Amino acid sequence: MRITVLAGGVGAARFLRGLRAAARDAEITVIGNTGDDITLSGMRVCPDLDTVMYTLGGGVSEEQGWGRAAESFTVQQELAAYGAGTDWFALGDKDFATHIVRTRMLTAGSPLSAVTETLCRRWQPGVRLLPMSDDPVETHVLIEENGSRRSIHFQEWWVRLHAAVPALEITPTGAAAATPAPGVLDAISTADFVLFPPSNPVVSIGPILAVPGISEAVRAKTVVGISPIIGGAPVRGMADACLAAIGVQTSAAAVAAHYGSELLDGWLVDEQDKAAVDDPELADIAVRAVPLYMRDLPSTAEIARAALDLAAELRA
Ligand code: FO1
Repeated sequence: MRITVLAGGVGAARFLRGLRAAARDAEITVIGNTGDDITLSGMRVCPDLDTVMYTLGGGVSEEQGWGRAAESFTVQQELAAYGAGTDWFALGDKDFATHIVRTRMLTAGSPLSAVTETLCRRWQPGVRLLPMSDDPVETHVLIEENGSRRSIHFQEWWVRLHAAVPALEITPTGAAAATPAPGVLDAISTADFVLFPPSNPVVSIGPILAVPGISEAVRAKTVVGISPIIGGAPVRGMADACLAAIGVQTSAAAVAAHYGSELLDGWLVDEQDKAAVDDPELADIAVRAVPLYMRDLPSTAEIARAALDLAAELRA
């Protein structure tokens, strides 16, 4: 069985661990969001690719969900001593090795897809991890501060400002001019079905769908999504701040309606949101209510199994 997953963020990485456990003999391809990518101290950092790679490769900091376990920050402290570095974005010593290898390969002309393949050789995530594009895409956020508007990098908004300043616009800059990375369209077209994990629909799934060709390819497939919103709130992260920026309510039903039935065939909501099953706005989407909290591996595998069952039902 071939499954392709559009992924970004900690929720997606955790879901993938459950999917891998629930579908041991499946070929899983992950199309990772690169809109979160940022260059700091001359290093190219790819948070959503690294989060999948570290989580599935067994190196992630479990309490954070991103970055490496048992980290130290000597390099960052030394950078700060020079008045260099970025104090609001924690880059650990082990994590720096990933960014050094990646930046060296990019500088030598390797595309991001080749870099990701090389890094994954060490981590063996058990899935094929593809960046959505080899072209540069960076999500920027338009904010207004002291009466003037300015556009800042998503990471500055997310990490330094904790998304506390309203986002007037969120734009995956570069997406419109980007092309899908090698293997991306093929992974979608040859998949038995496509899954949208519990990722942030605006800044994680949105930029992937904004790369020309990808949403058209996804529309042609059976797609099952898992709601990142439970009981009117994001399970983690600040998707509510992102949804507000695009005028979408923070609810499981509103996110499904945002994706639309053109894209989404099935949608899993938590039992708290079972009203969405009969929501007339979702009449063309098969909505199922199941326990959606990913408490541990077994419960996450159960959610993945429910998604696989719904996809099989819809494909038939
Ligand atoms: N998130 C934070 O809230 N604070 C950080 O200092 C931080 C550093 C960081 C470094 C590397 C990396 O791969 C991810 C990092 N993240 C941090 C998480 C990151 O902002 C988010 O994971 C995604 O970009 C949004 O899903």
